[in-house]
Amino acid sequence: MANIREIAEKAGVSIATVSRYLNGTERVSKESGSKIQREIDRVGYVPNALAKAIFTKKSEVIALMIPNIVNPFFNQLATVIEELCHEKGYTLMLCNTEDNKEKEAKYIDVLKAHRVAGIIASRPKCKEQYLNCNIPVVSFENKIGDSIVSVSSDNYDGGRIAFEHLYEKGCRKILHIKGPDTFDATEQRYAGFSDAARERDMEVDVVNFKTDFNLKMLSEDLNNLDCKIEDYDGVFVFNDIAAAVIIKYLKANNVDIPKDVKIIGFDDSFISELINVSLTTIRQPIEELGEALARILLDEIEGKEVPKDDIMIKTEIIERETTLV
Ligand code: XLF
Repeated sequence: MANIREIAEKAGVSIATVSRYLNGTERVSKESGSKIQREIDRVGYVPNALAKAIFTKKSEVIALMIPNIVNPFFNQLATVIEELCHEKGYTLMLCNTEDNKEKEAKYIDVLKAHRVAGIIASRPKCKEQYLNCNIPVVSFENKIGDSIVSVSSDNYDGGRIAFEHLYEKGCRKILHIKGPDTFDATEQRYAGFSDAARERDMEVDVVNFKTDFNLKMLSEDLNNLDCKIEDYDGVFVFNDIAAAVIIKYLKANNVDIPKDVKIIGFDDSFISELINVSLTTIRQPIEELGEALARILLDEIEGKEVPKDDIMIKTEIIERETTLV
């Protein structure tokens, strides 16, 4: 592939002029510019983006860390963020951390080496590394530290709404299938749900899932539960994908949903509408979350004023067949 020296020779200008033209840092005369561009087009020269990012201390790449690419909620969130970054001239690099601290740490090192312009860290685990990476960062859900703004849904309130809905539907033997302890968001959902139950003088049973994405692991979690889901009349599951696994299980055991057991998920990702029986769920405002994450990061990259306080966006219930009687 042609290099910058050959372009300079063919265009009859110096290497420094080509370099200035490519980096757009200083003025290059119109005449030299068109000669250089003609040569670039002729040989199909592709500039080295990394070298440019190092030289100009500016990059057009934003990294999105997501905990898993199979969960539809994160597909949808990534789509919103990608569109906004694209509109502003940035390319999105997707890093699938699988909630694995080592994998996430490795990604942060690679992103630093590639001088990315900023990072959106979803459900981050490597807090120290983000705090010390010298790259603008915004987090989704898990809080990293005071200097990094975090964006999330109002998970606590969402948990409260879920309880009230089951209660109003007449459920009195209620189970909450809670997310892994390391997820700040699902801990908040659990807190809201239990507080609302306590205020109604009701006890709810709580069991723990260890994951939210790998279907095999979700099924293992289900088989290891020390309770029978069909013994309850209302179940609040920490997210839609886990709720879909529960629905599949109950249907396989000939349980009538919603007559015998009512179910609520969390997210309102596209599967909640598609599955049979369609799922009542607490809607996370995916568009607004994605927009807030992208806007705050882009503003910070561009040196604009950004909010100091964390952003929390309201949730609402979307009623579908799993509680509709
Ligand atoms: O981290 C939480 C758990 O799962 C996230 O918001 C989700 O609800 C996405 O499915």
